Parts: sequence; C-alpha cells; structure tokens
Amino acid sequence: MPTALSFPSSARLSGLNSDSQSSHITSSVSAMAANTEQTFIAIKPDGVQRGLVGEIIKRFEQKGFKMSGMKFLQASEDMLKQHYIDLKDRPFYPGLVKYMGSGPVVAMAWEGLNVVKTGRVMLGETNPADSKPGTIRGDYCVEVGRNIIHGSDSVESAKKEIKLWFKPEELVSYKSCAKDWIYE
Ligand code: DAT
Ligand code: MG
Repeated sequence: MPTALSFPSSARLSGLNSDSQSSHITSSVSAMAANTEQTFIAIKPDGVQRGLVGEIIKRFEQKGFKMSGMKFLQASEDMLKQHYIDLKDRPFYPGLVKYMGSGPVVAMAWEGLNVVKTGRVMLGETNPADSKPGTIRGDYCVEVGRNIIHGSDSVESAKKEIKLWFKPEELVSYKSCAKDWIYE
C-alpha cells in the first residue's frame, strides 16, 4: 500500500504553495483509493493456444494498469462452474465450462483507476461480432463461444472472482515506478 511518505514528493514536483499543496494532497488521497480498484482478467484456453497471451498482457501494461497477480493453470470443473455460477441456467453453460477447462488459462488481477469498467471497454462486447476494431475481442476473435478473454463486469464480481482464483498471498502489493507518471 502507498504510504503518506509518497505525498511530499508529488507535491514538490508540482511546485505548489502550501494551501494548494494540502488540496493536492487531499485529492491525491481520494485518487489513491480509486487507483487501487482491481479487476479479474483471464485469457481463455483459445487465447492461450492462439499465442495471444503476450499481446493481451501488453495492452493492459501499456494502458497504465498494474498487474497484481498472475498464474497459468488448467482450471478444475468445480472452479469454472463456480466462476460462471450466475449463468448456470443458460443453455450454453455446460459448453462454456467445458471450453474453459479444455486447456490452460492465464488468470490475472489488474489494478488501477476504473480498471473494471475500462477493462471491459478494452475487451469489447461479449459477442466478437459486436466488438469494435481496436478492442481485444474486436481484433482477435469471431465467435461468442471462443471469445478469448474474460473480464469482471463490476467491482463486486471482481472481488468475488479474485477471491475464487487467488489466495491472498498470491496477490502482490508494490509501488509501480511509473505510478507518478500515470496519475497526477
Ligand atoms: P462476458 O464474458 O462478456 O462477461 P457473459 O458473462 O454474459 O459475457 O457470458 C460469459 C461467457 O459465456 C461469454 O464470454 C461467452 C459465453 N456466452 C455468453 N453468451 C453466449 C451465447 N449466447 N452463446 C454462447 N456462449 C455465450
Ligand atoms: Mg461476464
């Protein structure tokens, strides 16, 4: 977690007087809390098999989000059923669970300001056919049942999903050296 020790350096950098320094510090405090929002992103088995792991990670890195956790695994059926539990009554649920377990996935936690919502924008629509070019699904896939990537749809589901996929000690808390160049 960032500490109060990091405030003076950013205030000094901006060369502000003491009044505006304190409002700068106040806004830094609220921005800091928002900057720690996390989302769960998973590169699905087709994304892994098609060699898109590096490309997908690159997009999140280059955007300015911070990786807080990553692992490569073939998920169990139980875990995938749980992950997609809200869709259990949908006709595609069994096929979805089977596809997600058909090979290894890359499970990741990414952190940053509005990362849940922005992450969804970066993914594109659920159906690649509706996804704009420039989005991950818009650029790299064709069918809804092979849409290469998962991203949490709300802060609440992100919390649940990160808890399901990661043990607390698998998430790493650190300060990115780029932080003060990404956030004002
Ligand atoms: P998203 O992954 O965009 O959050 P979702 O949570 O509604 O979408 O569905 C989870 C996954 O289930 C989705 O990525 C692909 C699959 N899926 C959704 N709708 C489907 C459909 N109509 N037919 C086949 N698979 C579908
Ligand atoms: Mg979803």
